[in-house]
Amino acid sequence: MKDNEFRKGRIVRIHGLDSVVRSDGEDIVCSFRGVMKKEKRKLTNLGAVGDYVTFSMTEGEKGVIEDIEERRNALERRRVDKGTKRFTPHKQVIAANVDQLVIVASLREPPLKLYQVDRLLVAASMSKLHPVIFLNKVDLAESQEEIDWVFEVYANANCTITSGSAQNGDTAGLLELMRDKTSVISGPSGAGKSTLINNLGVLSQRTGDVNTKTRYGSHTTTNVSLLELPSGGCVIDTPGIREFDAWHATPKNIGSHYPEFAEIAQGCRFRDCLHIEEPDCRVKDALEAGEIHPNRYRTYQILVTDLGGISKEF
Ligand SMILES: Nc1nc2c(ncn2[C@@H]2O[C@H](COP(=O)(O)OP(=O)(O)OP(=O)(O)O)[C@@H](O)[C@H]2O)c(=O)[nH]1
Ligand SMILES: [Mg+2]
Ligand SMILES: [Zn+2]
Repeated sequence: MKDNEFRKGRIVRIHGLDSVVRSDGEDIVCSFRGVMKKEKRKLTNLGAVGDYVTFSMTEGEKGVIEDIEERRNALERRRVDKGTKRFTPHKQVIAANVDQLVIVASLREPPLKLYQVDRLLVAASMSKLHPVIFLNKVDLAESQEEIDWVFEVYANANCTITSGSAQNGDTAGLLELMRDKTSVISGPSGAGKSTLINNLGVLSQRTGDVNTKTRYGSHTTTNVSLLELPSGGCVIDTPGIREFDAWHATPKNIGSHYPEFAEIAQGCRFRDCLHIEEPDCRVKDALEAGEIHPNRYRTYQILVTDLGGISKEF
């Protein structure tokens, strides 16, 4: 290959100002062209994990990123102020070009808390990501009904739900849903995210390859990012993504991220009905008629209170 030839790849890790780009199964450390840095200086970060880029090789087996393809979507988070530990208005892109959010929830130990799942469903909807719920630890179930019940709760929630056990390697259903997609994984603490990632059979990060060519090889394990699945598809996994949350939700827009409510809510007397105490509320009518699952309505109430509290921090 000629030195000045352009190549295509995808950013799999970020190290300060440099990015590791995977291209034809090879990991290449790249910096950004000076002109790009200037153009994009106003953005919070230049490249993000998941970005598709065009680059050229320079001497010393390093690359230079010439262009970033327009992002299909971008997952953002707010920076937390180190002093006050509060959210700041500054956003940071943590991953680009993501297809779906896999929400890992445990059936037991810790017990399933629906509002934690639903909060992530709202977050997925706000980021235009398809949500997949992985109901984990079904090996701990005492009855099939216990599992079926969760599937019923989410029957009309516009998400895909599958169950299994990360620990026992019972993940075939989930792997099938992840095939050829770029997924991010989130879920409450203890639900089994790390166990799942360790058991998905992700291909090694080729740190050996990187080591021989770059000076970053030994640091890669602490900065895990884009992992390839042997069955096709990949997982973007960084601590930042595990904190993925509906931080930009407000009490007024949460309802629009509950697919069961959205259409019905058009009929409420007040356009900005919160479906809590207002008269002539079609959502509450539907709840009483058994058309909306009571547990979904319950988590909605909790989130209106919780997320309302978060947005007041500003
Ligand atoms: N019985 C059972 N235990 C599991 C399963 N998956 C994970 N665990 C256990 O659950 C505990 C928590 O799993 P982790 O993978 O550490 O959970 P996590 O979601 O990464 O938690 P955080 O890192 O705190 O967010 C560990 O003790 C796992 O061994 C499962 O399918 N069945
Ligand atoms: Mg973990
Ligand atoms: Zn209403």
